[in-house]
Amino acid sequence: MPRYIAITDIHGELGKLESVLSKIEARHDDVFVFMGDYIDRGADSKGVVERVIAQSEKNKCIYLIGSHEYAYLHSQKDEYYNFLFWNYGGPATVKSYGSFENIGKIHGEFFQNLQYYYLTDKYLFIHAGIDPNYPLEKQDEVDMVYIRHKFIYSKHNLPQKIIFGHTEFEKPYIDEYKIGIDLGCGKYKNSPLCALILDNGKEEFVYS
Ligand SMILES: [Mn+2]
Repeated sequence: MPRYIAITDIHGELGKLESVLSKIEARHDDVFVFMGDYIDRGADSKGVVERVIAQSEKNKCIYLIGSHEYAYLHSQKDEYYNFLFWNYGGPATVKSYGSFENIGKIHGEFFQNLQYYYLTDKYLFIHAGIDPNYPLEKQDEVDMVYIRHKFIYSKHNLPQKIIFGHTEFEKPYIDEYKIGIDLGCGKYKNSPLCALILDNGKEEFVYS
């Protein structure tokens, strides 16, 4: 079984991404699962997207959608998401790409092809979580990228442990059913980016 390496909520912090990647001694069969929120807030959203794409030259990479990519993708057809994009870090993304239009010109295909979740025998990787009242195939796309307390403070019935980001914790959130690894990278200057290495039932955290 390969190792799975989960990284989420990078938020334009290329330096922290490079730092955490340099501390992981990646093997050729490791599978990287990037769980969304590549952009917004930090200074180099474009560089972060380029770097996660570059990792696919060495490893199998899965790219999930986060709430910030969801807001970006819906910003031109929906006023609410337009507000979210421009008020929750979007200007930093626009600055890094040079213009709003450039985001789509340069990485439109990447953003359009992001997946909502990645499922293995033991794990479900997803940006925010699931509504615990519904099976996986009935999940609402907005919940999968935005849900917080209803997911975090409930049990769920999936056989897989859920690996999630989106909601920040001071240290990784761990219970019997789930692990949250967003520690506020991009939002707080001193918050590290955290990678979770899942190696045959063992869980190891690596910090930028
Ligand atoms: Mn986030």
